[in-house]
Amino acid sequence: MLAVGISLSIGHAVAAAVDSSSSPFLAVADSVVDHAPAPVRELTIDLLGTADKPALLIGLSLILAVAGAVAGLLERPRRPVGSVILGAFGLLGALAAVARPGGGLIWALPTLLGAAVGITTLRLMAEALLPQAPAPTQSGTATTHNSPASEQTGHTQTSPDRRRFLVLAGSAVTVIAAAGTAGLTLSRRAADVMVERTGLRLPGVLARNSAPAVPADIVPDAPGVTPFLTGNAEFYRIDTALRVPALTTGEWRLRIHGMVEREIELDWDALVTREALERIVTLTCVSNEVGGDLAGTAAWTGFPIADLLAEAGPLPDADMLLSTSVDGWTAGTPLAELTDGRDALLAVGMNGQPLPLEHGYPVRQVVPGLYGYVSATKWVVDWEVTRFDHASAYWTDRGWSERGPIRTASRIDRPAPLAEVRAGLVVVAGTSWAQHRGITRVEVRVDDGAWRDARLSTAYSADTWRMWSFDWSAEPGLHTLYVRATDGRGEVQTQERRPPVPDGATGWHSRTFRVVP
Ligand SMILES: Nc1nc2c(c(=O)[nH]1)N[C@H]1C(S)=C(S)[C@@H](COP(=O)(O)O)O[C@H]1N2
Ligand SMILES: [Mo]
Repeated sequence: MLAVGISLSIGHAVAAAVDSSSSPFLAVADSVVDHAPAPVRELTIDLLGTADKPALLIGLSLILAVAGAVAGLLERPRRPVGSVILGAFGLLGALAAVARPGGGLIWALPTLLGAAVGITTLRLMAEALLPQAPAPTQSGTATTHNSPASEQTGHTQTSPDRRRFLVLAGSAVTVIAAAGTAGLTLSRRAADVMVERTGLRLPGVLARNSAPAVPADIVPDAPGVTPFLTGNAEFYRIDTALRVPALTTGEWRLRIHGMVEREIELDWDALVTREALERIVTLTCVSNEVGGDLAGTAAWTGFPIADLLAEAGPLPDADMLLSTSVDGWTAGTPLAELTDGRDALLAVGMNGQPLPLEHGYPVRQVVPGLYGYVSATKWVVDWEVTRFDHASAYWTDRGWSERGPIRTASRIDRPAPLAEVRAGLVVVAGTSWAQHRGITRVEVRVDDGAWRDARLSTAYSADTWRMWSFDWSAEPGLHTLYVRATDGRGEVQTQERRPPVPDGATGWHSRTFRVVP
């Protein structure tokens, strides 16, 4: 296990010099995320939620620890079987690193160096535990004198050299600590980017470009309702990144190319000297289950995507914008939706702050009406104007739908699940969304009674969720409440239960309460 530890810590330290994504441990974990079969992914997300990444890292550590233990046990009796096992893991790690987006042959170096040191450690330590051949002169002396002391000496000489083993183990621990510290210190980039973010000034927004004020009656007047604006710290986070990409504004570039009249490369200064807008938009994840909380609303500061595209001049037969993040994730967004006048933004600010690192610092996309997986690329660095029949993106390659318009959804937020409900007047409240179509009606049904209109709070815009409340005269017993919404096109939310795959869940949300007298 120490040999494995030494391989990983040295690999991680060397990776800090090559590229932190070439670290053996992270490269393997990243590949697992990208190549896990869809059912396995869904199961782990169901079971673990956003703890799926720590769980993956812990699981990998356990597998590696077991592999190290097995290699150690086998190396002594069946040399070099243990070394071969470590070598095989090293080779796998090296291949995973080379295959990462942005990776090259050099990305194998950290793993291979780490594995070489690990194998050497394993061999030396296993050797120390092999029975030592007695030295001829000393054993001769021992036989002649036949004293208890010399007998002991003879015994020590034919048994494993525990002292040497312990010295080697101690050195291994020291090396792991030193290489680990070096690796972490060298990979402090994320810390540096956080410092930059703290001092960053967002571009100013002229009064005529700022988001309309949020009316006071945007949420029902009842305790425990979902706030209209979601705080940055509370905003749901979904992405495939094990480590949040660390990109400074100085390093950031956006290359616009492909089926365009003119290629363009933008840097941070060229972007933020444009006229910025602020818009309030609700984002939703396609993986959201009926009643789930993978949705949030923020005020985004940014620049119209349509204007930037127009500068490059998309060719008439192009129909897709393939956007790529600095860590190689991609989304394919219909050009039609990006240029139809909706507030599709290349965003740099979230609720008046620079984007938090995990929400795409320094630059991301926000497109009203489309699920995040086809539109909301964080840490975006590349735009290729192309066609749906030429290109595909990260999640569409994994069985999700090519197009991702957001489906109408409604959620009962209060009373909370398992809350004790007292008979009498109970204010039920919730959230409904159908971004870019808007919500025009919400109805609630108690058990198998008739649908009744909920009280709609003021609508902010068609691009944001809408809050509602419903006065329920609750009678003692077990009751189930259902909710459904109607969108701006007059379409009533369907009862048909469908899972998130491949283009968003459908069905009515319901909650069952025990009402006490
Ligand atoms: N680079 C990158 N951008 C990404 C993703 C990702 O995995 N990588 N996930 C997308 C998905 S599926 C969603 S729902 C939104 C979520 O944005 P948020 O984490 O800021 O809420 O980001 C999108 N942008
Ligand atoms: Mo998503």
